[in-house]
Amino acid sequence: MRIFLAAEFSREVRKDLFVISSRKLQHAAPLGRCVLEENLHLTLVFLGETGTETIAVLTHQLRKLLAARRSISLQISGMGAFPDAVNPRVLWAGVQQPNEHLSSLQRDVERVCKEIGFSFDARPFHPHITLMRCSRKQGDVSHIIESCQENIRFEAVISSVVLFASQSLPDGRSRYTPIAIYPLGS
Ligand code: 2AM
Repeated sequence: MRIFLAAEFSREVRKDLFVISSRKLQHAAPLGRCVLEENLHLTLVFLGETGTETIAVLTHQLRKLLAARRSISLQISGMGAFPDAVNPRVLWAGVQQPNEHLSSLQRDVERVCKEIGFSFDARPFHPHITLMRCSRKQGDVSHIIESCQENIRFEAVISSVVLFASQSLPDGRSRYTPIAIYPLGS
Protein backbone atom coordinates (compact mmCIF):
# COMPACT_ATOMS: atom_id res chain seq x y z
CA MET A 1 0.00 0.00 0.00
CA ARG A 2 1.20 3.52 -0.82
CA ILE A 3 0.89 5.52 2.36
CA PHE A 4 1.51 8.93 3.88
CA LEU A 5 0.85 10.70 7.16
CA ALA A 6 -0.96 14.00 7.13
CA ALA A 7 -2.56 16.58 9.36
CA GLU A 8 -6.25 16.92 8.67
CA PHE A 9 -8.32 20.07 8.94
CA SER A 10 -11.92 20.70 9.92
CA ARG A 11 -14.65 20.60 7.30
CA GLU A 12 -14.97 24.42 7.54
CA VAL A 13 -11.29 25.05 6.81
CA ARG A 14 -11.31 22.61 3.88
CA LYS A 15 -14.42 24.32 2.55
CA ASP A 16 -12.78 27.78 2.80
CA LEU A 17 -9.71 26.51 0.95
CA PHE A 18 -11.77 24.80 -1.71
CA VAL A 19 -13.70 28.00 -2.39
CA ILE A 20 -10.36 29.71 -3.11
CA SER A 21 -9.11 26.98 -5.42
CA SER A 22 -12.34 26.14 -7.23
CA ARG A 23 -13.63 29.71 -7.63
CA LYS A 24 -10.85 32.30 -7.39
CA LEU A 25 -7.98 30.25 -8.72
CA GLN A 26 -9.90 28.41 -11.42
CA HIS A 27 -11.47 31.70 -12.42
CA ALA A 28 -8.17 33.55 -12.65
CA ALA A 29 -6.91 30.85 -15.01
CA PRO A 30 -7.92 27.23 -15.58
CA LEU A 31 -4.54 25.85 -14.59
CA GLY A 32 -5.38 22.27 -13.78
CA ARG A 33 -7.31 20.16 -11.34
CA CYS A 34 -8.33 21.35 -7.91
CA VAL A 35 -7.69 18.87 -5.12
CA LEU A 36 -11.15 17.76 -3.99
CA GLU A 37 -12.41 19.39 -0.81
CA GLU A 38 -12.38 16.13 1.15
CA ASN A 39 -8.77 15.46 0.08
CA LEU A 40 -7.22 18.73 1.29
CA HIS A 41 -4.52 17.97 3.88
CA LEU A 42 -1.03 18.87 5.04
CA THR A 43 1.46 16.05 4.48
CA LEU A 44 3.85 15.37 7.36
CA VAL A 45 5.73 12.48 5.74
CA PHE A 46 5.27 10.53 2.54
CA LEU A 47 6.16 6.88 3.16
CA GLY A 48 5.47 5.24 -0.19
CA GLU A 49 4.82 1.56 -0.81
CA THR A 50 4.62 -0.20 2.57
CA GLY A 51 3.72 -3.72 3.69
CA THR A 52 0.94 -4.49 6.16
CA GLU A 53 3.33 -5.73 8.88
CA THR A 54 5.25 -2.46 8.83
CA ILE A 55 1.98 -0.53 8.88
CA ALA A 56 0.95 -2.41 12.02
CA VAL A 57 4.23 -1.51 13.77
CA LEU A 58 3.97 2.08 12.59
CA THR A 59 0.41 2.40 13.84
CA HIS A 60 1.37 1.08 17.27
CA GLN A 61 4.31 3.48 17.62
CA LEU A 62 2.39 6.49 16.37
CA ARG A 63 -0.49 5.89 18.74
CA LYS A 64 1.96 6.01 21.64
CA LEU A 65 3.64 9.16 20.33
CA LEU A 66 0.56 11.12 19.36
CA ALA A 67 -1.72 10.38 22.31
CA ALA A 68 0.63 12.49 24.40
CA ARG A 69 0.61 15.49 22.05
CA ARG A 70 -1.69 18.47 22.04
CA SER A 71 -3.66 19.87 19.15
CA ILE A 72 -1.89 22.59 17.18
CA SER A 73 -3.12 26.02 16.15
CA LEU A 74 -1.81 27.49 12.98
CA GLN A 75 -2.54 30.13 10.44
CA ILE A 76 -2.95 29.08 6.85
CA SER A 77 -1.65 31.97 4.84
CA GLY A 78 -0.13 32.81 1.50
CA MET A 79 0.26 30.77 -1.61
CA GLY A 80 3.10 29.34 -3.67
CA ALA A 81 4.03 26.89 -6.40
CA PHE A 82 6.26 23.81 -6.63
CA PRO A 83 8.83 23.65 -8.07
CA ASP A 84 8.38 27.38 -8.72
CA ALA A 85 5.94 29.93 -10.14
CA VAL A 86 7.59 29.92 -13.58
CA ASN A 87 7.19 26.20 -14.05
CA PRO A 88 4.41 25.20 -11.66
CA ARG A 89 3.35 21.62 -11.08
CA VAL A 90 1.32 22.29 -7.96
CA LEU A 91 -0.15 25.38 -6.35
CA TRP A 92 -0.43 25.35 -2.59
CA ALA A 93 -1.57 27.31 0.44
CA GLY A 94 1.15 27.95 3.01
CA VAL A 95 1.39 27.97 6.80
CA GLN A 96 2.61 30.99 8.68
CA GLN A 97 6.12 30.38 9.97
CA PRO A 98 7.63 29.79 12.39
CA ASN A 99 5.30 27.31 14.04
CA GLU A 100 7.44 25.32 16.45
CA HIS A 101 4.55 23.05 17.49
CA LEU A 102 3.98 21.95 13.91
CA SER A 103 7.72 21.55 13.19
CA SER A 104 8.17 19.51 16.33
CA LEU A 105 5.18 17.28 15.46
CA GLN A 106 6.65 16.66 12.01
CA ARG A 107 10.14 15.93 13.42
CA ASP A 108 8.76 13.46 15.95
CA VAL A 109 6.62 11.68 13.39
CA GLU A 110 9.59 11.45 11.02
CA ARG A 111 11.84 10.16 13.82
CA VAL A 112 9.40 7.35 14.66
CA CYS A 113 9.22 6.41 10.97
CA LYS A 114 13.04 6.37 10.73
CA GLU A 115 13.29 4.14 13.80
CA ILE A 116 11.04 1.66 12.04
CA GLY A 117 13.27 1.72 8.95
CA PHE A 118 11.89 4.38 6.62
CA SER A 119 14.38 6.74 5.06
CA PHE A 120 13.83 10.26 3.81
CA ASP A 121 15.75 12.66 1.66
CA ALA A 122 17.31 15.61 3.42
CA ARG A 123 14.89 18.22 2.07
CA PRO A 124 13.57 20.52 4.79
CA PHE A 125 9.93 20.29 5.82
CA HIS A 126 7.90 22.83 3.88
CA PRO A 127 4.38 22.73 5.29
CA HIS A 128 1.81 23.27 2.57
CA ILE A 129 -1.66 22.25 1.47
CA THR A 130 -1.79 21.41 -2.21
CA LEU A 131 -4.78 23.16 -3.77
CA MET A 132 -4.26 22.43 -7.43
CA ARG A 133 -2.21 20.18 -9.69
CA CYS A 134 -1.31 21.96 -12.90
CA SER A 135 -2.09 20.00 -16.01
CA ARG A 136 0.33 21.35 -18.58
CA LYS A 137 2.99 23.95 -19.15
CA GLN A 138 1.51 27.13 -17.74
CA GLY A 139 4.20 29.74 -18.01
CA ASP A 140 4.70 32.16 -15.15
CA VAL A 141 1.80 32.12 -12.68
CA SER A 142 3.24 34.70 -10.25
CA HIS A 143 0.50 37.21 -11.05
CA ILE A 144 -2.23 34.62 -10.39
CA ILE A 145 -0.67 33.68 -7.08
CA GLU A 146 -0.43 37.33 -6.16
CA SER A 147 -4.06 38.02 -6.94
CA CYS A 148 -5.38 34.98 -5.05
CA GLN A 149 -3.13 34.75 -2.05
CA GLU A 150 -4.56 37.73 -0.20
CA ASN A 151 -7.72 35.66 0.28
CA ILE A 152 -5.84 32.95 2.12
CA ARG A 153 -5.74 33.75 5.80
CA PHE A 154 -7.49 31.16 7.94
CA GLU A 155 -7.04 30.11 11.53
CA ALA A 156 -6.93 26.33 11.74
CA VAL A 157 -6.44 23.64 14.36
CA ILE A 158 -4.82 20.29 13.77
CA SER A 159 -6.57 17.91 16.11
CA SER A 160 -5.57 14.63 14.47
CA VAL A 161 -2.95 12.99 12.31
CA VAL A 162 -4.21 10.55 9.72
CA LEU A 163 -2.48 7.65 8.01
CA PHE A 164 -3.75 7.65 4.43
CA ALA A 165 -3.47 5.12 1.64
CA SER A 166 -3.07 6.77 -1.75
CA GLN A 167 -4.41 5.11 -4.86
CA SER A 168 -4.08 6.41 -8.42
CA LEU A 169 -7.37 6.31 -10.32
CA PRO A 170 -7.65 5.75 -14.08
CA ASP A 171 -8.66 9.40 -14.62
CA GLY A 172 -5.34 10.53 -13.12
CA ARG A 173 -6.81 11.64 -9.80
CA SER A 174 -5.78 10.14 -6.48
CA ARG A 175 -8.03 8.53 -3.92
CA TYR A 176 -6.93 8.99 -0.32
CA THR A 177 -8.36 6.47 2.14
CA PRO A 178 -7.84 6.94 5.88
CA ILE A 179 -6.38 3.78 7.42
CA ALA A 180 -5.80 5.05 10.94
CA ILE A 181 -6.61 8.25 12.81
CA TYR A 182 -4.49 9.44 15.73
CA PRO A 183 -6.30 12.11 17.72
CA LEU A 184 -4.15 14.71 19.46
CA GLY A 185 -5.03 15.77 23.00
CA SER A 186 -6.74 19.13 23.43
P1 2AM B 1 1.90 17.27 -2.62
O1 2AM B 1 0.53 17.58 -2.13
O2 2AM B 1 2.86 18.38 -2.40
O3 2AM B 1 1.91 16.70 -4.00
C1 2AM B 1 -0.04 12.12 -1.28
O4 2AM B 1 0.52 11.96 -2.53
C2 2AM B 1 0.58 13.26 -0.51
O5 2AM B 1 1.97 12.96 -0.26
C3 2AM B 1 0.54 14.58 -1.23
O6 2AM B 1 0.17 15.58 -0.30
C4 2AM B 1 1.95 14.79 -1.72
O7 2AM B 1 2.41 16.10 -1.66
C5 2AM B 1 2.77 14.03 -0.71
N1 2AM B 1 4.03 13.56 -1.26
C6 2AM B 1 5.25 13.91 -0.82
N2 2AM B 1 6.20 13.27 -1.49
C7 2AM B 1 5.59 12.51 -2.42
C8 2AM B 1 6.05 11.63 -3.46
N3 2AM B 1 7.35 11.38 -3.63
N4 2AM B 1 5.13 11.05 -4.23
C9 2AM B 1 3.81 11.30 -4.04
N5 2AM B 1 3.32 12.10 -3.09
C10 2AM B 1 4.19 12.71 -2.28
